Amino acid sequence: RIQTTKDLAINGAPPAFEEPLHVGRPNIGDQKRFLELTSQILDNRWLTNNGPLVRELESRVASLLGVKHCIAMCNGTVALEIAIRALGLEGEVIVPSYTFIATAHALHWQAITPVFADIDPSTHNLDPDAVRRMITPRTTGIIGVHLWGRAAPVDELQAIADEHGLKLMFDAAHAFGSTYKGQTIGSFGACEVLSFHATKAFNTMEGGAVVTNDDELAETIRLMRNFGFNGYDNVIHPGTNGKMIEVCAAMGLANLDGFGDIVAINRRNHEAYKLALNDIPGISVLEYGSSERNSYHYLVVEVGARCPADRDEIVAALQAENILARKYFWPGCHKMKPYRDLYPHAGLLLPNSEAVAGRVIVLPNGAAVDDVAVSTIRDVIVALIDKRPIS
Ligand code: T4K
Repeated sequence: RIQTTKDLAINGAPPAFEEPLHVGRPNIGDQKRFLELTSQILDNRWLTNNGPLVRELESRVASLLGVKHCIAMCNGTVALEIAIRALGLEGEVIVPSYTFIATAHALHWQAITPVFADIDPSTHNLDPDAVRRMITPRTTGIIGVHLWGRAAPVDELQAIADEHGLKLMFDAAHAFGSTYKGQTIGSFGACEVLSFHATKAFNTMEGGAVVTNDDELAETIRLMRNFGFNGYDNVIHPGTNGKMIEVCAAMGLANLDGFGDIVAINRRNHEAYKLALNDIPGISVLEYGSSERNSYHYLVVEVGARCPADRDEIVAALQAENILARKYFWPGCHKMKPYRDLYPHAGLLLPNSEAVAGRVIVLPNGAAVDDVAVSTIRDVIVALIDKRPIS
C-alpha cells in the first residue's frame, strides 16, 4: 500500500500494478455472439462491400440514435473526410484545437485550412463567441466536437452557421448515446460523425459512421464510401474506399446489447473517483450532470493551481505505477508539427485551449477499473503532494 513518497515507483519502489492499467481498454461485449457471427461470415463468404451485418448494424444504430440514415465506415477519420467532402467544404473551416488530431487532419488532408477557435474552459467545447471571431470571407463551415461526449453548443453554432451561410457538422466521435437538450446526438447539423474505434465506449474494433437526416447527403456519402459505384461497372461520383468490413459489424452487433452495462460500470467508477479524488486540493473530476445522457467513458480530471503537484508530475507518478494516465488532448492541435509551423501565433488566440490542455488528465475507466485501482490512484497523488504547501 502506498503511504508515503518512499512507496512511490518514481522513487524506486516496485510499481503498484504488474500489468498496465490502460485508458481506452476495449469493451468486449457478448463474446459468444461475436464468434457465432464471425463463423456465419465465413460460412456465407460475404466479407465486406455492404454486407448483411453492416446493414443490420446501420439500421440498429440509426434507430438507437433516432436518425434516418447511418452509413458505416472503416473508421471515424475516413468518415470525417467523406462527410467534409460530401458537404462541399473548402477554403477555411473552423474547428477547436482542443480535440483529437483527426478532426484537424480530416480537413488538412483535403487541402482545407483548419482554423482553430478557442473553447469555453468550463465545458471544454467550442466557445461560440470565439467561433464568430474566426470567420473570414474564406470560411465555408464549422465542425463542432462533442468533447468527452458532452454536447457542443449546438443551437448557438447553428445560429452562427445560418447567419453567415456556413455548413455545420459535428465530430461526435465521443458522443455515442449522449444527448443535447434531451435529444440523442446524431441529428444535429448537416451530419454527425461517430467513431467506433477499439478505445471508444461502443466499438467495432475499427469503425465509424456518418449519421444524418438528409436523404440526398446520405446518398452522396454512400456513393463516396464505395468508389462512387452505382451498380456494376457504373461509377457516377468521385469516391474512395471507406467501407466497414463484416467482422467489424459483427463486433458492433455483439457489443450493442451490452452498451447499457458498460455505461453503468463507467458511472459507478465515476462516483468512486469523485469520492476518492475531489477532496485533494486543486483536483476535480469532470461532471457530466444529471440533465443529459453520457456514456461516462472519459474519466477526466483537472489539476488546478491549488494542487501542490502539477499535472505532468502526477501523470509521471501514475505511469511509473503502471497506471497509464493520458494527457488528452495536450498540447492542442495548433501546437502539433503539421499545424504549429502554419500558425505560429495561434496560441495567442487560444488561451483557454492551452490552459485546459495543460491541466487535464484522463484516467482508466471501464470494467478493468475497481475500487483498488481507484484508491491506489488516490494514494499515489496524496503521497506525491505529501507535506508540500498548498497554494
Ligand atoms: N475525432 C475525435 C474527437 C476522436 O477522439 C477520434 C479518435 C477521431 C475523431 C477519429 O476516430 P478514429 O479514426 O480513430 O475512429 C486513441 C484512438 O486511437 C482514437 O480512436 C481516439 N479518438 C483517441 C482519443 O484515442 P491514441 O493514440 O491515444 O491510442 P492508443 O493507441 O494510445 O490507445 C489508447 C490506449 O488503449 C493505450 O493505452 C492502449 C489501449 N488499447 C488500445 C487498443 C487499440 C488497448 O488496450 N487495446 C487496443 O486494442 O488514440
